[in-house]
Amino acid sequence: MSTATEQQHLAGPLSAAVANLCQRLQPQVSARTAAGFREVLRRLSAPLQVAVAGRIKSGKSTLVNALIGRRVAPTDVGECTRLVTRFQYGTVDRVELVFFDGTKQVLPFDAGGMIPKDLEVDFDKVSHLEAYLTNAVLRDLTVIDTPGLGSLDLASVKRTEQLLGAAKHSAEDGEEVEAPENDDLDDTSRNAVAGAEAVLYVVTQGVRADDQQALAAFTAATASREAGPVNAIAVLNKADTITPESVSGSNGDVWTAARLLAEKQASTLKPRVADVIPVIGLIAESAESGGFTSADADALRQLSGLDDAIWETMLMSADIFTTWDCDVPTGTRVRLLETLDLYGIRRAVDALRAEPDLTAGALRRKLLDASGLAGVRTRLDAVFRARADGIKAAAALASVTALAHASGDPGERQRVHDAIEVLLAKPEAHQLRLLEALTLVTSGAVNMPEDLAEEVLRVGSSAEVGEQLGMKGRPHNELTAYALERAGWWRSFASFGATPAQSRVAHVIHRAYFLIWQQLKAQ
Ligand SMILES: Nc1nc2c(ncn2[C@@H]2O[C@H](COP(=O)(O)OP(=O)(O)O)[C@@H](O)[C@H]2O)c(=O)[nH]1
Ligand SMILES: [Mg+2]
Repeated sequence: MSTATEQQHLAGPLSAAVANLCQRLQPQVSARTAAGFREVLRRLSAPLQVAVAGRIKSGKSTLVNALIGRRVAPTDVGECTRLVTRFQYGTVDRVELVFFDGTKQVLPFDAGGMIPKDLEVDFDKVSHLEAYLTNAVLRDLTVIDTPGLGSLDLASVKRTEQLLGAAKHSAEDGEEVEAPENDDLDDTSRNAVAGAEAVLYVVTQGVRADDQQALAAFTAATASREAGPVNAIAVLNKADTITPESVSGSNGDVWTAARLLAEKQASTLKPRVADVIPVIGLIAESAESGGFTSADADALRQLSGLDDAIWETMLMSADIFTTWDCDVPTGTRVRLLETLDLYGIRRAVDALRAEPDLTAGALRRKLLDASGLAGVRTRLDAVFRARADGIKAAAALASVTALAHASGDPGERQRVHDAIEVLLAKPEAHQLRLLEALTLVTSGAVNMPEDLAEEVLRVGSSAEVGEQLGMKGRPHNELTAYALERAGWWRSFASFGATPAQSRVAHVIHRAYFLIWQQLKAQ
């Protein structure tokens, strides 16, 4: 049962409404379904669960470190890079190994404060890692690092797919549900409540066709909820490794090339993700996590004094950079490569040449700016944090529905169904209906002509009125008139032009425009 303190952790009114529904239904359902509802309630009062997914070596762990602001997730190779790790807020830094049998064991950090790369226990018995960190970023987001899809390592793929809810469950498989009170849950029900609520998808240059499949397979919270612009964003990582010459219109500039490429990928991945944002995870990690030191700054300062022709030659490749005869020790240069790679090194030296008195701290901030991390943070805030309430509530409702379906009791299913209908009919649940409509349309569950689907996407995936209307920056009276016109159009489409499924969506869009119009009129 939920207490007053638990209620305080709910993300907002929609989560509270779904939590209420679970509590009211609990006495009316089987013990097994009730256990599932308890798990749904627990998840509703936890921070939004964001999985970082993508191919192996796309830089997921590097980006996780950058976002948390601490080098804690092991990168590259090692056993622990093949495990799912959940980074959540805690009052004391601690890492726990969770075994398939439910037991846990504390795992000490290594000398550098990181999760060790390798384990001293039987790897095959480990389900996943739980990392509790004091970092403020984790207060309202739980970040889940995954080993990655598309690797040759089948076990890692399986662990990732399981977390994303894409895999069919079999009894021998491990669970993401860790609370002991779930012991009475069957596999289907566990699967319904496990998994992430939102996904940050990491791609690199050249999204492949099966990346889109992987994204399509992502289901938030239940097998019936697919990724869409409501709960998924993508980053184009390793922007520094893009050869601008390979992207027409880039004028030889890496960031212009990255932005153009990200736009192209956005149209490939649409409507699965809200956005594709270019970023250089490696530089972001080094600048944000203390990986970039004043010794590094000194070495870069020394390099900035080199003759131009020599410097350009050294930057031609990592090999030349490290083996060229030069006063900066080879070990230091290898380290610079590992922290910044050639592009970051070039940017840093350019900055030092322009401003020779730049302090190490100021240089670090310049590198952070060059990494594009701020753009990722802004989108995370706009897409995930600002809408955590709706995302969590929608995921919880999907879990509740799946639990009722799995019960096999038609009476129970009907009771749950009716309760959800009552909840959705309430005016204050409009936002939830809008998210649902958006998901139905973008996943193709409800077919819409392309222009209407675009419009649903626009209205549903922004919180800013100008953007919702597709009329950013236009005068107030134009916005008001347009909102009213579209409200009327969708109402008649709902009544006359649509299939029953389309009509349901159309009613929601009509209501959305009507509310926008009311809001504009009141201003
Ligand atoms: N040049 C460059 N290398 C990166 C970037 N992000 C990650 N890497 C490197 O890519 C390798 C794989 O990164 P990792 O985070 O372990 O990938 P994961 O398997 O997706 O978790 C590591 O050697 C990272 O240093 C980036 O933005 N630029
Ligand atoms: Mg990794």
